[in-house]
Amino acid sequence: MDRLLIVSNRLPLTVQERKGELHVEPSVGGLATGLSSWYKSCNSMWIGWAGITPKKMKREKDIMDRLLSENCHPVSISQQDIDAYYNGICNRTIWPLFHYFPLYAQYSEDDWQAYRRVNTAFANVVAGIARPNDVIWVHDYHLMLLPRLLRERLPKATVGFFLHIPFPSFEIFRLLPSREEVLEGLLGADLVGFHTYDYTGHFLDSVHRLLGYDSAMGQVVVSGRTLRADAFPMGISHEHFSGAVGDVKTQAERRRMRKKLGDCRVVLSVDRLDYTKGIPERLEAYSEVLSRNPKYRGNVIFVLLVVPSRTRVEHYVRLKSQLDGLVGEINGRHGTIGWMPIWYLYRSLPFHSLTALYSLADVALITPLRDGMNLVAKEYVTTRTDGKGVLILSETAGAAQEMGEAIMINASNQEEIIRALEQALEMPEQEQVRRNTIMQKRLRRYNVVRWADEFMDRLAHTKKLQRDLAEKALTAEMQRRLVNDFRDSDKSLLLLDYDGTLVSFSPRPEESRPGARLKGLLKKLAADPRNEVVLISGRDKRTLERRFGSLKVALVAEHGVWVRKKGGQWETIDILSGDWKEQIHPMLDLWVDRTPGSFIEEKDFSLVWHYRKADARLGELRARELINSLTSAIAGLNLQVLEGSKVVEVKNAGINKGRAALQWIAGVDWSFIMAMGDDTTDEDTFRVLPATAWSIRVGVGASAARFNISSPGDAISLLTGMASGR
Ligand code: GDG
Repeated sequence: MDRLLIVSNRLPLTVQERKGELHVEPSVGGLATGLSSWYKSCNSMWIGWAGITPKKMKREKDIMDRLLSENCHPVSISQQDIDAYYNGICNRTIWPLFHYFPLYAQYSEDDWQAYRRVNTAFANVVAGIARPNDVIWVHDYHLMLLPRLLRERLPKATVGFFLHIPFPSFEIFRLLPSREEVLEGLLGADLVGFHTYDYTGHFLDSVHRLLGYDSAMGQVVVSGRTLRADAFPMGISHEHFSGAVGDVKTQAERRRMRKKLGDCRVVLSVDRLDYTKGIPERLEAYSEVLSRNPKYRGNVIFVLLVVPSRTRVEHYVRLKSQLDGLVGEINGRHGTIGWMPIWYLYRSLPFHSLTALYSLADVALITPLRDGMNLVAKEYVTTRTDGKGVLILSETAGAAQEMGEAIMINASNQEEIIRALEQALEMPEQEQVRRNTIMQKRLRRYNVVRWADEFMDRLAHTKKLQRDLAEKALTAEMQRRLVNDFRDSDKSLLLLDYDGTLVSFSPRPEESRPGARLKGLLKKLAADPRNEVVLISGRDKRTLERRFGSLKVALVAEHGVWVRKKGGQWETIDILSGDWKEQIHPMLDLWVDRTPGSFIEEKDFSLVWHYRKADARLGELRARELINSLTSAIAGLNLQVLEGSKVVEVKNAGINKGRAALQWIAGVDWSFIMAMGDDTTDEDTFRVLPATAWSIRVGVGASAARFNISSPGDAISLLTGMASGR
């Protein structure tokens, strides 16, 4: 890797104007804090907005020099565009929608144009800086169009994207007016990362439903390029927080705070001011705990640290006054002359004050209604190096998936928060240490550097996969050689699969009919006495007969159950029985009932469950369940379960396309053999071919075939080239 270019809305350094003077300060936020030391260590550059307008920046050359000396490259954005892009689309549209607050989401076409403009400005800056071997890592919801814009400018670039907020379920995402553009934007990346598998699944589901791209094991093929979506839960800088406890400044701050707090126990929460964080709900629960438990009055204090944020967006302004009122009311209701139940800090604290608070807090009450990850939960547990303290965490924070030892709550259920607070305040120290030790071990191992390294490894791996597939690609040069070999041959065997190879898939199998061009092509190839054309399919024999019976081709139906040699009759290669179908059919019926859109196809000696039309995720899940159930159901029945492209098929054991293909291959001296196929059932054909044969897999994926082409369209072009001019 040459260099790493990190691209995010904000740089890790922010330029702020105070009393007419510009100052450079570290940006607050998980990404900036977590990656600031890592990115310096790996020859990288950070590209982003510096927080002020280009005009002001130009005035102060030394500010620009300072940023560049820290490897920060600012992107110029006009004030007007910042308002429309940042306060508009980012914070009024995407943020509420992706956090499941659709009623808060507003959309304006003008703002969307600004979002496009800003993403384009970023693309131009990055494209101007990037060198051929650089790795570009784009971050977050502000820049979701950027991967595609970069792909257009730098087709070969290595581009990763990470989303720090949740990716919502399809039912929510579909509400976004420019949803297709967002998905296409993200698919420009080679690797799209999320905090959790749920978010990854939601993304792939939307890609399937809105753009029609299937995925397998997180891989999607877009215009012949394979990309991946995967989960990478972000960690924190472990040493930064665990080391802070011994820091002199933190210790002094801790002593100062302890003096003010007296013997009171501390419940702490730390958030940006945001309606997604569930702050009013948690205050009300705390108030109720005080009402129900007089013993806590006077000896528990809730330190509520709220960092000002998005003060120009109306929902934030409203929330601020709601909080002010609520804190006043609770303090008024429960407080006494010497005791205030809530310490309300509405500002950002310096790092040593934050870590002093973490190390003091007996309970961290982290109850977002939705949160991509929530690093505060991880920071708190890491900072409590003595192992004490209790974390209460809502299950709708991404962090919940890795912090199962916390007290887990549903943030919308006040009673659960109340009970969790009571449990936390009563938890024996031994139990606190037991829970925290497990989480601390995990947080130490999976820290922010590991997160970044794993993302980079996976990105490199995806690029390697693309290269491997490209190496197998049937290039124009190889195609010429294939066609020449074929033309020189006086005894050629063509083994051709049908669905997915010569025609694209349709939702219903009966709709995939061969067009006049394909039929003409097969007719021409088959009419030449030097050729033997075998259509080797999973289809039933009646369908093959109807579609190709008039041509001089050989037919193999049901993956080799039936064979019809050129000019001959249908024959089975074994004595087969279909009696077992009575037993298996009811099982498949059950799966049809449980999976809307799926259906059963019955062939002479096999039963097929099709799920191409079903919801993609449900289909995959049900297919796995069906395979498991079938595997035990067929024990002792001499049957096999085959998995094809969106189908699960049960048939007699020992039958496969490879075995059928051997009937042509064995004992004949062919001077040219070609086989084409697209799914796992065709792999059996590829495996029985001699090493010199032209084996071609249609579509991307691991295969025993020597070559790869993208689509049925390419297969037809190849056959056309072979058929012409011989
Ligand atoms: C996005 C996602 C995801 C907070 N108050 C102070 C302060 N902080 C620091 C904390 C922590 C960070 O801000 C907030 O953590 P979040 O996890 O909420 O991160 P964000 O960057 O705001 O949000 C979120 C995250 O990205 C990472 O992917 O977890 O779900 O919304 O690091 O320590 N720092 C200082 N003073 C404060 O008063 N110094």
